[in-house]
Amino acid sequence: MSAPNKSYDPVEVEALKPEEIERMRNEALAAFAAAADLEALREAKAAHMGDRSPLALANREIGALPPQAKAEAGKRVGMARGAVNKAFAARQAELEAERDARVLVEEAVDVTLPYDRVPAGARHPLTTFCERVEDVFTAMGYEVAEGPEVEAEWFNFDALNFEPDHPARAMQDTFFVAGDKPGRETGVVLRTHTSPVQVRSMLDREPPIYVVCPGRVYRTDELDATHTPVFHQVELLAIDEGLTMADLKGTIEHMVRSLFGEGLTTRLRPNYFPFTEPSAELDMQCYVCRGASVGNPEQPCRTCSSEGWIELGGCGMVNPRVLVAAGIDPEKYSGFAFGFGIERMLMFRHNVEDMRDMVEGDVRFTRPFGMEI
Ligand code: FA5
Repeated sequence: MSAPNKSYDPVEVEALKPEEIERMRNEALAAFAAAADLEALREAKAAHMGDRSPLALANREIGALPPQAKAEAGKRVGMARGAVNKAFAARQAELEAERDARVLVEEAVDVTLPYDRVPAGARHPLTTFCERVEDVFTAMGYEVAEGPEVEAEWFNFDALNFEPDHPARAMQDTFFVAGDKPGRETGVVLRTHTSPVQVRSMLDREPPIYVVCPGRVYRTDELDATHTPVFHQVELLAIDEGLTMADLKGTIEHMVRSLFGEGLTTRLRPNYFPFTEPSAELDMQCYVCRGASVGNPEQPCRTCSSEGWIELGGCGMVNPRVLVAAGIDPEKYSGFAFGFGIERMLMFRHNVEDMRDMVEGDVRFTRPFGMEI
């Protein structure tokens, strides 16, 4: 076996000469500094730190050196590679920071810019709720009937058995469009309720008649938390042989259960309407406390003010005089009618405290009701 090459001089290996190592190191550092972006830096890394880079090739030469020369050459190459690694990491951090800053600027969203999408509108809860009520009745075989909002005084009052001097006809209750002598059957009014659609439906159809009549009505009421001069009612009319108050109560109870929940009951309180006889106010059991709040201060109910009942609207058996006015034989047919206000119903259904929110058209009120169609 031959002896180690004691006379071997590492300086003789071109790639390991100090000035050569220095040059490789400086070239790498210059390439990193010149890399304008992370992609260029990646290429510079492959060229100056990869397996075929000058420093990596020089490193391989060390293995062939005699032991005493290895340490010095190894230290030289190691220091150069360390410096190159450090320079690379520093430049990489610099370029990454630059990129992040640029992305922040380029992809920034200016929240003050004008909104460029057309917002999808929602239908007003008054409309969608009216439609729900219609659905309950059409499912029972009722037909939807409509009438004009500008109505003949005859349909709005006379045919419904309002006396010529009934206070409801007075200017302070009714908007007169034409005819300034209320009570002469010749005037034209903005209808004050949906009941004139009862008469129109009876004139248009032969019994049996089952109609549900939603619509806008007008009264000279001031706009306040519980009144509006323009509001909505839904009228119900059934004309058939042998109908009684029991049919009326059963029908409304079905509506209440469909809209507010199973098991709820209703009650009738005597009242007066010229067009129904007997007449009643119809209350439904409070759907929130179901009566549990009555006389129970521990458990107050906001919806029914702890009364256990909520007033729904007016109802009764159609007055035979109205049947006659509409050409229907009261000996053969009887009927029931029911009318209620949609705004008031929506108020207690959704705990709306002020009716003005409902009628002023602010989308912030309608939006929470969602896109019900
Ligand atoms: C009537 O209008 C009768 N036509 C109802 C009727 C129909 C009775 C069929 C018998 C048979 P009333 O005036 O009580 O009744 O009004 C009915 C409902 O309209 C009230 O219960 C209330 O919910 C609503 N209402 C009345 N005035 C206003 C108003 N200014 N703003 C909002 N809702 C109102």
